[in-house]
Amino acid sequence: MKTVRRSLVAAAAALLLATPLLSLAQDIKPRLIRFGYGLNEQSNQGRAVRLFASEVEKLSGGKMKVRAIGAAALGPDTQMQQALIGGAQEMMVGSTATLVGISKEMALWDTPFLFNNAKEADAILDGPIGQKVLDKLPEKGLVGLVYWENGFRNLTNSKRPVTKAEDLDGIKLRVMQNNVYLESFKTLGANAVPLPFSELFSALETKTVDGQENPFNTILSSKFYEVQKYVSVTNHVYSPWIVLVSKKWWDGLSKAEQKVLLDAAKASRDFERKDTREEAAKAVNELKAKGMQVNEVAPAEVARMRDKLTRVNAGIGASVGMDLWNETQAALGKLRASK
Ligand code: TK8
Repeated sequence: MKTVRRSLVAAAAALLLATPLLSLAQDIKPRLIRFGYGLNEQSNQGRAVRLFASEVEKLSGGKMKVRAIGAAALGPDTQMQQALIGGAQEMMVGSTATLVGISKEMALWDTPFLFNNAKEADAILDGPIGQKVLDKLPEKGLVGLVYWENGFRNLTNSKRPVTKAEDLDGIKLRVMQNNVYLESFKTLGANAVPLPFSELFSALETKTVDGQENPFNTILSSKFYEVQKYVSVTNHVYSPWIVLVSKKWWDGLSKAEQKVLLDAAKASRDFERKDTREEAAKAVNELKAKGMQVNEVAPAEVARMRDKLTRVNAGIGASVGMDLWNETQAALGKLRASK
Protein backbone atom coordinates (compact mmCIF):
# COMPACT_ATOMS: atom_id res chain seq x y z
CA MET A 1 0.00 0.00 0.00
CA LYS A 2 2.76 2.31 1.00
CA THR A 3 4.63 1.71 -2.26
CA VAL A 4 1.49 2.25 -4.30
CA ARG A 5 0.88 5.56 -2.59
CA ARG A 6 4.47 6.56 -3.06
CA SER A 7 4.41 5.74 -6.75
CA LEU A 8 1.13 7.62 -7.14
CA VAL A 9 2.72 10.66 -5.58
CA ALA A 10 5.71 10.27 -7.82
CA ALA A 11 3.49 9.99 -10.88
CA ALA A 12 1.56 13.10 -9.89
CA ALA A 13 4.79 14.98 -9.33
CA ALA A 14 6.11 13.86 -12.69
CA LEU A 15 2.92 15.01 -14.35
CA LEU A 16 3.11 18.41 -12.69
CA LEU A 17 6.70 18.82 -13.75
CA ALA A 18 5.93 17.71 -17.26
CA THR A 19 3.00 20.08 -17.78
CA PRO A 20 5.01 23.12 -18.86
CA LEU A 21 7.15 20.85 -21.00
CA LEU A 22 4.05 19.39 -22.63
CA SER A 23 2.66 22.79 -23.54
CA LEU A 24 6.11 23.78 -24.74
CA ALA A 25 6.30 20.68 -26.91
CA GLN A 26 3.00 21.55 -28.54
CA ASP A 27 3.83 25.20 -29.09
CA ILE A 28 7.33 24.71 -30.42
CA LYS A 29 7.64 23.02 -33.75
CA PRO A 30 10.79 21.97 -35.59
CA ARG A 31 12.02 25.10 -37.33
CA LEU A 32 15.05 25.87 -39.43
CA ILE A 33 16.24 29.46 -39.26
CA ARG A 34 18.57 30.74 -41.94
CA PHE A 35 20.54 33.48 -40.17
CA GLY A 36 22.77 35.62 -42.38
CA TYR A 37 25.53 38.04 -41.43
CA GLY A 38 28.23 40.05 -43.18
CA LEU A 39 31.44 39.50 -41.28
CA ASN A 40 33.45 36.29 -41.18
CA GLU A 41 33.02 33.46 -38.67
CA GLN A 42 36.05 34.55 -36.62
CA SER A 43 34.59 38.00 -35.96
CA ASN A 44 32.70 39.23 -32.91
CA GLN A 45 29.61 39.02 -35.12
CA GLY A 46 30.29 35.37 -35.91
CA ARG A 47 30.85 34.49 -32.25
CA ALA A 48 27.59 36.13 -31.18
CA VAL A 49 25.60 34.44 -33.93
CA ARG A 50 26.90 31.08 -32.68
CA LEU A 51 25.87 31.98 -29.12
CA PHE A 52 22.42 32.92 -30.41
CA ALA A 53 22.16 29.61 -32.26
CA SER A 54 23.02 27.55 -29.19
CA GLU A 55 20.58 29.54 -27.01
CA VAL A 56 17.77 28.95 -29.52
CA GLU A 57 18.49 25.22 -29.53
CA LYS A 58 18.64 25.09 -25.75
CA LEU A 59 15.47 27.14 -25.14
CA SER A 60 13.49 25.20 -27.73
CA GLY A 61 14.54 21.79 -26.47
CA GLY A 62 16.48 21.20 -29.67
CA LYS A 63 13.52 21.81 -31.96
CA MET A 64 14.52 25.15 -33.43
CA LYS A 65 17.78 25.11 -35.32
CA VAL A 66 19.79 28.06 -36.57
CA ARG A 67 21.83 27.71 -39.73
CA ALA A 68 24.35 30.55 -39.47
CA ILE A 69 25.62 31.85 -42.80
CA GLY A 70 28.39 34.45 -42.52
CA ALA A 71 30.74 36.41 -44.76
CA ALA A 72 27.81 37.86 -46.69
CA ALA A 73 27.29 34.49 -48.41
CA LEU A 74 23.57 35.36 -48.50
CA GLY A 75 24.42 38.82 -49.86
CA PRO A 76 25.22 42.19 -48.30
CA ASP A 77 22.99 43.73 -45.61
CA THR A 78 20.60 45.41 -48.06
CA GLN A 79 20.00 42.20 -50.02
CA MET A 80 19.35 40.17 -46.86
CA GLN A 81 16.89 42.82 -45.63
CA GLN A 82 14.90 42.35 -48.85
CA ALA A 83 15.05 38.56 -48.48
CA LEU A 84 13.62 38.89 -44.96
CA ILE A 85 10.84 41.18 -46.15
CA GLY A 86 9.97 38.73 -48.92
CA GLY A 87 10.11 35.77 -46.56
CA ALA A 88 12.95 33.99 -48.39
CA GLN A 89 15.22 34.19 -45.33
CA GLU A 90 14.26 34.14 -41.65
CA MET A 91 16.88 36.18 -39.79
CA MET A 92 19.97 38.37 -40.09
CA VAL A 93 22.17 40.77 -38.20
CA GLY A 94 23.57 43.88 -39.87
CA SER A 95 24.17 47.58 -39.50
CA THR A 96 21.30 49.92 -38.71
CA ALA A 97 22.94 52.31 -41.19
CA THR A 98 22.18 50.07 -44.16
CA LEU A 99 18.54 49.85 -43.03
CA VAL A 100 17.78 53.56 -43.34
CA GLY A 101 16.53 53.16 -46.92
CA ILE A 102 13.74 50.97 -45.53
CA SER A 103 13.11 52.57 -42.15
CA LYS A 104 14.16 56.21 -42.00
CA GLU A 105 14.12 56.48 -38.19
CA MET A 106 17.25 54.27 -38.13
CA ALA A 107 19.19 57.36 -39.28
CA LEU A 108 19.07 58.50 -35.67
CA TRP A 109 21.99 56.13 -34.96
CA ASP A 110 24.04 57.68 -37.77
CA THR A 111 24.28 61.00 -35.94
CA PRO A 112 27.99 61.81 -35.67
CA PHE A 113 29.22 61.88 -32.08
CA LEU A 114 25.72 61.10 -30.74
CA PHE A 115 26.98 58.99 -27.83
CA ASN A 116 30.00 59.85 -25.68
CA ASN A 117 30.49 56.30 -24.48
CA ALA A 118 29.09 52.77 -24.61
CA LYS A 119 27.08 53.30 -21.43
CA GLU A 120 25.07 56.05 -23.10
CA ALA A 121 24.60 53.88 -26.17
CA ASP A 122 23.27 50.96 -24.09
CA ALA A 123 20.91 53.20 -22.12
CA ILE A 124 19.37 54.82 -25.20
CA LEU A 125 19.32 51.73 -27.46
CA ASP A 126 17.80 49.46 -24.79
CA GLY A 127 15.43 52.13 -23.48
CA PRO A 128 12.19 53.63 -24.81
CA ILE A 129 13.89 55.51 -27.67
CA GLY A 130 15.59 52.40 -29.04
CA GLN A 131 12.28 50.57 -28.78
CA LYS A 132 10.44 53.38 -30.59
CA VAL A 133 12.85 53.01 -33.50
CA LEU A 134 12.37 49.21 -33.51
CA ASP A 135 8.59 49.67 -33.47
CA LYS A 136 8.75 51.32 -36.90
CA LEU A 137 10.01 48.10 -38.50
CA PRO A 138 6.91 45.83 -38.59
CA GLU A 139 5.09 48.13 -41.02
CA LYS A 140 8.07 47.58 -43.34
CA GLY A 141 7.94 43.79 -43.08
CA LEU A 142 10.66 43.36 -40.45
CA VAL A 143 10.83 42.68 -36.73
CA GLY A 144 13.79 44.11 -34.81
CA LEU A 145 14.68 42.08 -31.70
CA VAL A 146 17.74 43.72 -30.15
CA TYR A 147 20.72 45.94 -30.90
CA TRP A 148 24.23 44.55 -30.75
CA GLU A 149 27.38 46.62 -30.62
CA ASN A 150 29.26 47.21 -33.85
CA GLY A 151 31.04 50.01 -32.02
CA PHE A 152 32.71 53.38 -32.27
CA ARG A 153 34.07 53.80 -35.75
CA ASN A 154 37.61 54.77 -36.65
CA LEU A 155 39.28 55.68 -39.91
CA THR A 156 41.83 53.67 -41.83
CA ASN A 157 43.56 54.54 -45.10
CA SER A 158 46.59 53.75 -47.17
CA LYS A 159 47.72 57.34 -47.84
CA ARG A 160 48.56 59.23 -44.66
CA PRO A 161 47.79 59.63 -40.96
CA VAL A 162 44.64 61.67 -40.55
CA THR A 163 45.19 64.11 -37.68
CA LYS A 164 42.68 66.74 -38.83
CA ALA A 165 39.76 67.01 -41.26
CA GLU A 166 41.99 68.59 -43.93
CA ASP A 167 44.02 65.37 -44.14
CA LEU A 168 40.97 63.71 -45.68
CA ASP A 169 41.23 65.94 -48.71
CA GLY A 170 41.35 63.82 -51.84
CA ILE A 171 41.11 60.53 -49.95
CA LYS A 172 38.69 58.13 -51.63
CA LEU A 173 36.82 56.81 -48.65
CA ARG A 174 34.39 53.92 -48.68
CA VAL A 175 31.26 54.58 -46.64
CA MET A 176 28.21 52.43 -45.94
CA GLN A 177 25.24 52.80 -48.30
CA ASN A 178 23.74 55.59 -46.26
CA ASN A 179 23.22 59.29 -46.93
CA VAL A 180 24.25 60.59 -43.52
CA TYR A 181 27.63 58.84 -43.83
CA LEU A 182 28.00 60.05 -47.39
CA GLU A 183 27.21 63.66 -46.46
CA SER A 184 29.30 63.52 -43.28
CA PHE A 185 32.47 62.49 -45.05
CA LYS A 186 31.91 64.82 -47.97
CA THR A 187 31.49 67.59 -45.40
CA LEU A 188 34.82 66.63 -43.85
CA GLY A 189 36.47 66.83 -47.27
CA ALA A 190 36.85 63.18 -48.29
CA ASN A 191 35.85 61.79 -51.62
CA ALA A 192 33.18 59.48 -50.15
CA VAL A 193 32.00 56.43 -52.11
CA PRO A 194 29.21 54.11 -50.94
CA LEU A 195 30.00 50.39 -51.23
CA PRO A 196 28.61 47.25 -49.61
CA PHE A 197 30.86 45.78 -46.93
CA SER A 198 31.22 42.55 -48.87
CA GLU A 199 33.13 44.42 -51.59
CA LEU A 200 35.28 46.44 -49.27
CA PHE A 201 38.37 44.28 -48.82
CA SER A 202 38.97 43.90 -52.53
CA ALA A 203 38.22 47.58 -53.16
CA LEU A 204 40.96 48.45 -50.65
CA GLU A 205 43.30 45.83 -52.08
CA THR A 206 42.91 47.05 -55.66
CA LYS A 207 43.06 50.70 -54.46
CA THR A 208 39.62 51.40 -55.90
CA VAL A 209 39.28 53.22 -52.58
CA ASP A 210 42.02 54.52 -50.26
CA GLY A 211 40.29 54.10 -46.96
CA GLN A 212 37.28 53.12 -44.90
CA GLU A 213 35.91 53.49 -41.38
CA ASN A 214 34.86 50.74 -38.96
CA PRO A 215 35.38 49.72 -35.33
CA PHE A 216 38.76 48.26 -34.32
CA ASN A 217 37.19 44.78 -34.06
CA THR A 218 36.21 44.76 -37.73
CA ILE A 219 39.52 46.26 -38.89
CA LEU A 220 41.14 43.30 -37.16
CA SER A 221 38.74 40.46 -38.02
CA SER A 222 38.42 41.51 -41.65
CA LYS A 223 42.21 41.77 -41.96
CA PHE A 224 42.14 45.32 -43.23
CA TYR A 225 45.68 45.63 -41.82
CA GLU A 226 46.81 43.68 -44.87
CA VAL A 227 45.70 46.47 -47.19
CA GLN A 228 45.70 49.59 -44.99
CA LYS A 229 48.59 51.36 -43.28
CA TYR A 230 47.07 54.10 -41.09
CA VAL A 231 44.47 54.00 -38.33
CA SER A 232 43.23 57.34 -37.00
CA VAL A 233 41.31 57.20 -33.75
CA THR A 234 38.34 59.42 -34.50
CA ASN A 235 35.48 57.58 -32.75
CA HIS A 236 33.27 59.67 -35.02
CA VAL A 237 30.11 57.63 -34.54
CA TYR A 238 28.79 54.70 -32.52
CA SER A 239 27.25 52.21 -34.87
CA PRO A 240 24.81 49.52 -33.73
CA TRP A 241 24.03 46.20 -35.33
CA ILE A 242 20.44 45.06 -35.30
CA VAL A 243 19.07 41.52 -35.10
CA LEU A 244 16.19 41.27 -37.57
CA VAL A 245 13.47 38.72 -38.27
CA SER A 246 11.29 38.37 -41.35
CA LYS A 247 7.84 39.58 -40.25
CA LYS A 248 6.17 37.23 -42.73
CA TRP A 249 7.81 34.31 -40.99
CA TRP A 250 7.52 35.74 -37.45
CA ASP A 251 3.73 36.09 -37.80
CA GLY A 252 3.46 32.35 -38.37
CA LEU A 253 5.29 31.49 -35.13
CA SER A 254 3.61 30.63 -31.84
CA LYS A 255 4.02 32.94 -28.83
CA ALA A 256 6.37 30.34 -27.32
CA GLU A 257 8.54 30.27 -30.43
CA GLN A 258 8.67 34.06 -30.56
CA LYS A 259 9.70 34.09 -26.91
CA VAL A 260 12.53 31.63 -27.60
CA LEU A 261 13.87 33.97 -30.26
CA LEU A 262 13.54 37.11 -28.15
CA ASP A 263 15.13 35.51 -25.08
CA ALA A 264 17.98 34.08 -27.15
CA ALA A 265 18.45 37.47 -28.82
CA LYS A 266 18.74 39.19 -25.44
CA ALA A 267 21.28 36.63 -24.26
CA SER A 268 23.26 37.10 -27.47
CA ARG A 269 23.17 40.88 -27.02
CA ASP A 270 24.63 40.70 -23.52
CA PHE A 271 27.30 38.24 -24.65
CA GLU A 272 28.10 40.21 -27.79
CA ARG A 273 28.59 43.58 -26.11
CA LYS A 274 30.90 42.13 -23.47
CA ASP A 275 32.88 40.13 -26.01
CA THR A 276 33.14 43.09 -28.41
CA ARG A 277 34.33 45.46 -25.68
CA GLU A 278 36.96 43.02 -24.47
CA GLU A 279 38.22 42.50 -28.00
CA ALA A 280 38.20 46.22 -28.82
CA ALA A 281 40.34 46.96 -25.78
CA LYS A 282 43.05 44.63 -27.09
CA ALA A 283 42.60 45.28 -30.80
CA VAL A 284 44.65 48.48 -31.05
CA ASN A 285 47.79 46.71 -29.89
CA GLU A 286 47.12 43.83 -32.22
CA LEU A 287 46.71 46.23 -35.14
CA LYS A 288 50.04 47.82 -34.24
CA ALA A 289 51.64 44.39 -34.06
CA LYS A 290 50.29 43.72 -37.55
CA GLY A 291 52.19 46.78 -38.75
CA MET A 292 49.53 49.48 -38.71
CA GLN A 293 50.44 52.99 -37.69
CA VAL A 294 47.91 54.25 -35.17
CA ASN A 295 47.42 57.92 -34.40
CA GLU A 296 45.19 59.70 -31.93
CA VAL A 297 43.37 62.81 -33.06
CA ALA A 298 43.85 65.82 -30.76
CA PRO A 299 40.68 66.76 -28.86
CA ALA A 300 40.70 70.21 -30.50
CA GLU A 301 40.73 68.61 -33.96
CA VAL A 302 37.95 66.18 -33.01
CA ALA A 303 35.97 69.21 -31.80
CA ARG A 304 36.51 70.91 -35.18
CA MET A 305 35.26 67.79 -36.98
CA ARG A 306 32.30 67.68 -34.67
CA ASP A 307 31.47 71.32 -35.39
CA LYS A 308 31.62 70.81 -39.14
CA LEU A 309 29.36 67.79 -38.81
CA THR A 310 26.59 69.55 -36.88
CA ARG A 311 25.50 70.59 -40.38
CA VAL A 312 24.26 67.07 -41.11
CA ASN A 313 22.22 66.99 -37.88
CA ALA A 314 19.44 69.15 -39.33
CA GLY A 315 18.94 66.61 -42.10
CA ILE A 316 18.82 63.73 -39.61
CA GLY A 317 16.28 65.58 -37.47
CA ALA A 318 14.12 66.16 -40.53
CA SER A 319 14.19 62.52 -41.61
CA VAL A 320 13.68 60.87 -38.22
CA GLY A 321 11.19 63.51 -37.10
CA MET A 322 11.93 66.38 -34.73
CA ASP A 323 10.00 64.77 -31.87
CA LEU A 324 12.26 61.74 -31.85
CA TRP A 325 15.33 63.92 -32.33
CA ASN A 326 14.42 66.22 -29.42
CA GLU A 327 13.45 63.31 -27.20
CA THR A 328 16.86 61.74 -27.81
CA GLN A 329 18.73 64.95 -27.05
CA ALA A 330 16.70 65.40 -23.87
CA ALA A 331 17.33 61.80 -22.74
CA LEU A 332 21.07 62.22 -23.34
CA GLY A 333 21.05 65.51 -21.45
CA LYS A 334 19.37 63.78 -18.53
CA LEU A 335 21.87 60.89 -18.56
CA ARG A 336 24.77 63.32 -18.59
CA ALA A 337 23.32 65.45 -15.79
CA SER A 338 22.69 62.42 -13.57
CA LYS A 339 26.36 61.45 -13.51
C1 TK8 B 1 28.49 44.02 -42.06
C2 TK8 B 1 28.40 45.55 -42.07
C3 TK8 B 1 29.52 46.18 -41.27
C4 TK8 B 1 29.47 47.70 -41.29
C5 TK8 B 1 29.99 48.23 -42.60
O1 TK8 B 1 27.51 43.46 -42.85
O2 TK8 B 1 29.35 48.00 -43.63
O3 TK8 B 1 31.02 48.91 -42.61
O4 TK8 B 1 30.21 48.24 -40.24
O5 TK8 B 1 29.44 45.74 -39.94
O6 TK8 B 1 27.15 45.94 -41.56
